Amino acid sequence: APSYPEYTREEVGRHRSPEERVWVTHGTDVFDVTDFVELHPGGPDKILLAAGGALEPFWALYAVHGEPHVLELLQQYKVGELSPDEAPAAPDAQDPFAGDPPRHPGLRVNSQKPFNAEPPAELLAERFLTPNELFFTRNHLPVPAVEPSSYRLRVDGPGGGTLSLSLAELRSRFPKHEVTATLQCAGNRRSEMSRVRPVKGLPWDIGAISTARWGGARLRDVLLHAGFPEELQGEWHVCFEGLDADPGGAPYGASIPYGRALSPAADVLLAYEMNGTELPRDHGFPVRVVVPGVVGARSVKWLRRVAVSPDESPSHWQQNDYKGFSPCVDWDTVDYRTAPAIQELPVQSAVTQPRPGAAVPPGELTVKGYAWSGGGREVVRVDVSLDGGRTWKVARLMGDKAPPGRAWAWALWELTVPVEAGTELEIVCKAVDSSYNVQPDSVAPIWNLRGVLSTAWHRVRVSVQD
Ligand code: HEM
Ligand SMILES: Nc1nc2c(c(=O)[nH]1)N[C@H]1C(S)=C(S)[C@@H](COP(=O)(O)O)O[C@H]1N2
Ligand SMILES: [Mo]
Repeated sequence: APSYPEYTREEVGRHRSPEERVWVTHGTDVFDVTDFVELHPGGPDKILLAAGGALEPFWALYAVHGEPHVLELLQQYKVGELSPDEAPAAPDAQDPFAGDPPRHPGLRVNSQKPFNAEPPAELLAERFLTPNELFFTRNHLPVPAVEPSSYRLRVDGPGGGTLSLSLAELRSRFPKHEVTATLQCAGNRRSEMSRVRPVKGLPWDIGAISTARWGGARLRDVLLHAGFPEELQGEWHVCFEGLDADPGGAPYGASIPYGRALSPAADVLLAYEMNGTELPRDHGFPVRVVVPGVVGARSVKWLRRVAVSPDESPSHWQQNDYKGFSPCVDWDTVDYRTAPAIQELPVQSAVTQPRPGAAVPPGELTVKGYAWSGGGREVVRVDVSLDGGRTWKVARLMGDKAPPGRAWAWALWELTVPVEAGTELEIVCKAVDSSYNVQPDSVAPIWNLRGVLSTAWHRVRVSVQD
């Protein structure tokens, strides 16, 4: 057998354009596919999305690649193998992010430190479950390094005692419960809001949303085990703390109302699995909260502590962030104390394909996208217009039927329409949820200084080629 040179993932990651050559990995093999890019039956753009990294998460979206002839073809381009004992990047004592995990270079990065990135928009709605490597990541701080054997989850009990659970105990003492749920950041689609007027925040496109099958213990079961009752009189909150802390030592934290935490129908999890594998480090290894139907900010990752309190979490991210305001509020007048924390999210949808500015061929055009609503409200309809909202068609919804009030996952949708050469299209989508909530038609009336809750009709301009 021929022997191949060894490369690190970092070296592979430097080959991302035809000028620098395009490298990809599959298993532990490295391929130079520069000469195949133009020959790819799925088009050159698609291969370039995976350039510099692993093919697997992308091929998970397109099953054709599972055929043996595809692997045979790939084999012709083999140039090397991944070093089995790749040294981690030289630790930099000055850089608190030096211990962050490696990421797929195909993600669209909004900030490197802390790491915030979204999957390429055109792939978002290709599959119901987002592959873990492509799931959007929203970190406020460096990723904690957790030794699973010494991990303990602390649950403050009602009588002043505390329950301390190892990972093995969390897995074995409580039934494993699985939920398919979409997580969406409050800042999803913020970049559309900043086009109206500048806002403070990461410039997310439409990809701060992803869907996974989560597995873990029900938060309800753990709280009951700790001695809490089914119901408490008055206002109570379940507060979460992460292992990630700011330089002043304050952990990332958030809270949800007690009733949601205890409700068997709310499906709140202490998750240790994501799409059938252990949680990846970026998504909260070894344990995170998953609060279905609620803004992503409450699904605290790297969970270290759960406590019940008459007050919401004192965390900055519960008190002074993730709240909505009127368009008339500016940084001089904003008062975070009086606005309620965002919990359940409003109805949302976006066109994932085609992308803005695309030149599409005449004939049949397939428009694809996602739609989702908070609070377990099912998406009952998605309307699509090709003429900026003058006329509408109803898209075909795909997805599993959820029990009433527990539609935690997005609906993917598509619509195929004839389009004429030489025309300009303004594709628009808007979703309706089971409460008949609808999206606002424009951004300006929902503009807010933090750029959250950006749910206006999504508009995508494309031209049909001659
Ligand atoms: C070097 C890497 C790749 C190789 C060797 C490869 C190879 C192929 C081959 C041989 C086909 C035709 C399969 C058939 O019809 O039998 C194909 C189709 C396709 N590939 Fe790839 N591919 C690669 C990377 C990718 C990536 C990264 C993506 C997505 C991000 C992608 C998306 C597609 C799509 C959308 C099709 C068309 C599927 C259809 O028409 O039904 N490919 N690819
Ligand atoms: N401990 C901790 N938990 C966290 C965060 C964080 O920075 N630290 N970010 C929150 C925010 S704002 C969102 S949108 C989700 C994102 O989850 P993901 O990175 O798995 O997509 O995690 C939430 N949980
Ligand atoms: Mo978020």
